[in-house]
Amino acid sequence: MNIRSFNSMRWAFGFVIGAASLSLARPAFTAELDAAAGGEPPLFAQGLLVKFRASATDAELADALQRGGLRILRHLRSDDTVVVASSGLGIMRAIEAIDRHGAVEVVEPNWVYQHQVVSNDPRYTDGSLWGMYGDTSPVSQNTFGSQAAEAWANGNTGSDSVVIGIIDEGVDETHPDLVANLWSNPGEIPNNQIDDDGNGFVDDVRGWDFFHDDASTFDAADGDDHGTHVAGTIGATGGNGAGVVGVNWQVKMVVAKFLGPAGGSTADAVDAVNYLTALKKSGVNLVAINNSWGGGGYSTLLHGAINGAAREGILFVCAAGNSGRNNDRVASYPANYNTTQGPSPASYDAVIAVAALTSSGAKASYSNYGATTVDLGAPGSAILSTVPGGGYASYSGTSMATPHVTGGAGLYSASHPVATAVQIRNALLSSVAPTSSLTKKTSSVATGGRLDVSGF
Ligand SMILES: [Ca+2]
Ligand SMILES: [Ca+2]
Ligand SMILES: [Ca+2]
Ligand SMILES: [Ca+2]
Repeated sequence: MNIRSFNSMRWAFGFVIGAASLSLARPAFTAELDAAAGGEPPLFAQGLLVKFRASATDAELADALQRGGLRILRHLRSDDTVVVASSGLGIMRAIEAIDRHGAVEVVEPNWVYQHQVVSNDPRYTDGSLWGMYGDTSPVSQNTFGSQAAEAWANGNTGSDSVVIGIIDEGVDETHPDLVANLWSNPGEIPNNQIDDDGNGFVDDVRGWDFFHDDASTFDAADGDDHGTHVAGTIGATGGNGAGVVGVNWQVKMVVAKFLGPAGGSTADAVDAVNYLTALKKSGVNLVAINNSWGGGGYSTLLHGAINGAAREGILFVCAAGNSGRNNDRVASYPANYNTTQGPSPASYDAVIAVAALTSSGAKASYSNYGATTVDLGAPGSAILSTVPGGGYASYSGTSMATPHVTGGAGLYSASHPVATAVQIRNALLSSVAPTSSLTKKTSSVATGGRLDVSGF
């Protein structure tokens, strides 16, 4: 089956295509799966993802669709052989029906993910950027901070030539502490309804919104506060006499929005990863992707997409999760993916999983951990950062710890411009400070380690 015949096939059968916006947030389409037994948090999925074999005939394809009771809703933007489908059989029965079908390469739930924030402290706590402090940093100190302020004092405040990807909600591009540090696609003329750089995305100036499938990477109606907060920790503008500062005073952040108000799906996550990987292939100096989200089960297709990013030299920094669990026992995705395994693996593990610390060095009670599957801790509780409308707010979660580490990857790349992904990963994990609350809870050193970028 090639793409052309598949397309003609789907038209011949009258399938509904291009209904992405209709496929989301429909209660009847979203099913709670019982895959997580034993009191674990429930897993949710929005239909199925099906990847058809390139060799499948039209007759085999029709048979698979019939046996699975499948109704194709749309194709992935990044892979036309993968479809999002609903099934009258229900998700798990449909998977059983076609799992071994000759036309089907992969069939899996289209998992629903949530961001990994746990609380929203409405108090405006100006100046409480403990996550940026070090034990000898100027003005303010906190031993358990990322020590970024010590790197700044040594002359490294980041670089405009370093690009960081954010897969999350949207990011408020009008925020005065962010606008200077958001990526702008040099090959794309804004708002002319033309895909000037020919990458398949019309007017993708700041990135792309895979949730709505449009070019606006901030939607006030969706909130988009979580993504805006994450961006501020990676790279709110430093030295502008206003608001907060990120780990990087200057950097370029590209937005791949896939979380909507009710979460995001595997389908959109795969497209987001593949979009950023394609940017790297086209020459953008994309060093790392921040992933402050999770909640679904294992996905072969997402694992393959992350492996593709890893092969292009992109680190994939992930929140460990907020259910207080041991990820060595119950996997939390995407944090538990390992890019030396799965489809077309890379030669190194690009995934870095991050636990959250409080300002007194305790492992946050909500933070997942794992002596082999979680790499390091970072400041995660009571983190002040940017929110839409030009404001600031304090949030807590492994969502907030993760961008400290992603920001650290950017900071290291700024001072080591030719460093490979493996070298940046090693720098992050070999420089950690031993932390008693993380003993046997993270893998980075025997005693458990927390982020320390003071030497970057
Ligand atoms: Ca484009
Ligand atoms: Ca354009
Ligand atoms: Ca949008
Ligand atoms: Ca600022």
